[in-house]
Amino acid sequence: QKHLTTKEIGKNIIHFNSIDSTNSYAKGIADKTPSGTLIISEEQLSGRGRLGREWESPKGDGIWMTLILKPKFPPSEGGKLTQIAAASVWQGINKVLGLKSLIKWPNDIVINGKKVCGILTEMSAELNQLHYLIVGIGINVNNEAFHNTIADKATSLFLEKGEKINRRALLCEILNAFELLYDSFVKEGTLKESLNICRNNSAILGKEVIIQQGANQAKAKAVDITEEGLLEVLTEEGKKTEILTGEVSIRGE
Ligand code: BT5
Repeated sequence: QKHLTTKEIGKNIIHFNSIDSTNSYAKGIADKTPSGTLIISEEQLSGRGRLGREWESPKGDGIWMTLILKPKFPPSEGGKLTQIAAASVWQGINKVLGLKSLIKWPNDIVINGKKVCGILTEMSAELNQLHYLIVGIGINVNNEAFHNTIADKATSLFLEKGEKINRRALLCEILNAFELLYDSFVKEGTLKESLNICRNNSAILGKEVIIQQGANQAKAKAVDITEEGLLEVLTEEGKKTEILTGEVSIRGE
């Protein structure tokens, strides 16, 4: 079994049997907690997705966790942590479990078109100073089924692999990978290695997609993920633009 080999990430772990949301809890303690602290819970009673959406987090089935980070960079860089997190989860799933997952920009990991992981990065900043970042990661590991509302679009590592997965070993792999990618980002200021993974294993690059931002919908072709972690698309009018965030679905699927 793999062990945790990190210096900072996950060296301080706070483990719950049950909690409302690891992201919400992390926010409450981040100011007085060292960078790299991991909050993890067996279940979340009100796990959160983006824009106030719900994240189904049943007991014992998943990895429901949040990392508290305090890097010394401007708040504008914060969103890049989602790409780093996606790249590290991808490594854990593909390299260790041998499953073929793809990264669906900006914050999903999918297997056979179904969502197996979602990431929610939040931050606290004032003027141009970052207080802390919290990176919430939800991975469906041993779930045998999902509620009706998401049954057709969610999957778990167990359902895809056909055998129960050791959550601890997978967690260690993901944290080890995260620290390497995060360190190189902090030292070099570029997302290079994470972007390589996100680009080479993308569920959407090269495809016709529909981008939903609020009430607006636009058809486009996903072209690249930029050095800033944004999605570059070619619009139907033939114009290249960069997308900061949004819902992306693949046209015709
Ligand atoms: C996300 O939001 O994908 C971010 C999810 C982050 C969850 C982690 S768990 C630890 C930490 N603590 C928290 O409270 N949150 C973080 P979004 O892209 O908005 O997707 C949310 C949508 O995914 C929902 O509206 C459902 O349609 C679907 N969904 C809900 N639960 C799911 C699950 N377990 N697996 C797959 N899809 C799910």
